[in-house]
Amino acid sequence: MQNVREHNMSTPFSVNTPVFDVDAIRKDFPILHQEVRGKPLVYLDNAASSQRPVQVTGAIQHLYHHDYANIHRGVHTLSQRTTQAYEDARVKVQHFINASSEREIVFVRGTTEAINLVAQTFGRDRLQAGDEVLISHMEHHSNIVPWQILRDQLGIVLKVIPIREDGSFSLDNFKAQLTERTRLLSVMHVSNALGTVNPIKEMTAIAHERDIPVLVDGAQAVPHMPVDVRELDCDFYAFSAHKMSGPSGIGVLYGKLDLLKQMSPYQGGGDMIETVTFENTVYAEPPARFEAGTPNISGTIGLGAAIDYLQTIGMEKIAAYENELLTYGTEIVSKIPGLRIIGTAEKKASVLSFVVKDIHPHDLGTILDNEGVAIRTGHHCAQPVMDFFNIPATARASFAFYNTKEEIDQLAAAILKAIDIFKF
Ligand code: C6P
Repeated sequence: MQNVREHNMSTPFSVNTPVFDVDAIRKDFPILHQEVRGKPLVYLDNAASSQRPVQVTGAIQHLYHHDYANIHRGVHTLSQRTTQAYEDARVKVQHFINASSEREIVFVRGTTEAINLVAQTFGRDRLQAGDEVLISHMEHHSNIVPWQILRDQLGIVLKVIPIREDGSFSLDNFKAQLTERTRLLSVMHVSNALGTVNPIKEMTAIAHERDIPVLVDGAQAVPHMPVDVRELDCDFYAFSAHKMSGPSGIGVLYGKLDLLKQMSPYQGGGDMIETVTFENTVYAEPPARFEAGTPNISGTIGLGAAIDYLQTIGMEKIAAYENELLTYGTEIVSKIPGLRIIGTAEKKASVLSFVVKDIHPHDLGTILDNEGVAIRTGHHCAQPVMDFFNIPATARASFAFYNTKEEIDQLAAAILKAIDIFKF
């Protein structure tokens, strides 16, 4: 079978040259080659979850067919092989996001669990009543609700940085919210509802001038652009494998090692301890301290394979190609009468959210599905963003590196068909 690796060996990939061969890339994704409701599938729901290449499913199958055993527990060969593969995946993540050490990489269920972990360990350890946690108006519910839970537990104050009309982040608004009681900034890198790319490096620099630690929700950034946590200088960074062609139920919390070392455990159980007696337990050092119980072994190894795959293509090339798709998609759908794009910030990544006059997004989603086009409709787990724009929901097309301009044409044609059905 032809795959990305073979392509990369002869000539480096380059956008706008035949070498970034999206047709060849698509061959690695069997799921894309099917008809839905009698039409060729156009999968544009990548922000919800992207699809996996055979290299990832193959790595998981290989594990179960040849090596599988529990990790960190056995002296036998299978356990050692699987432990090695699991820890190799940690090193792959480390290099992928340029962390200083593999000990800064904690495997969790996903972005949601990573943020809850920080709230319930770092947050509970350090915050007291009256302390302020700062988030932005564009956050996903997973970066709102964990802080509300902490607010109910500790009496902290949750403050919200207002966004601009175009859905962009304002550094001035951010600075205006900083007070003597600000103890943590927790913000998203890329908005799932709007596509806005936020100025994380600048925000982190401003926060650190006041010794305020920074947590970044990178769920929609890591799949679409190179991310360097040392360059961003954030203290924590969270992301999910299933949005970057890896398995579901596995994700990463990056944390600076000196902070992780100071944090209490999240859950108690096997593998997170040095010694246990009925009187006392000595916890393991990070990252084991935060990985209680048998982890998602196959998911972690699948994540490692997804990273290999993405790196073979190259994150810069993925970012450039997806940017081309977004620019093309924006141009095409902007011409559709009655369609309004929600989120028009200058810097955006891979997300095209829109409403079409008089058609509820759910109706639009159903008509598009009849045309084989998969998009997400709804509030995208970002209800405050919908409130900001005074709308109940949007239709959202979200792109991955295996999408094509032809698919965007199919999206536009399907929207026009919906408009025709509603006849306005
Ligand atoms: N957004 C979307 O359709 P989990 O579910 O833990 O893997 O990721 C949560 C999450 C956190 N932050 C951002 C910015 C996200 O986009 C998501 C997941 C999906 O937009 C499902 S709601």
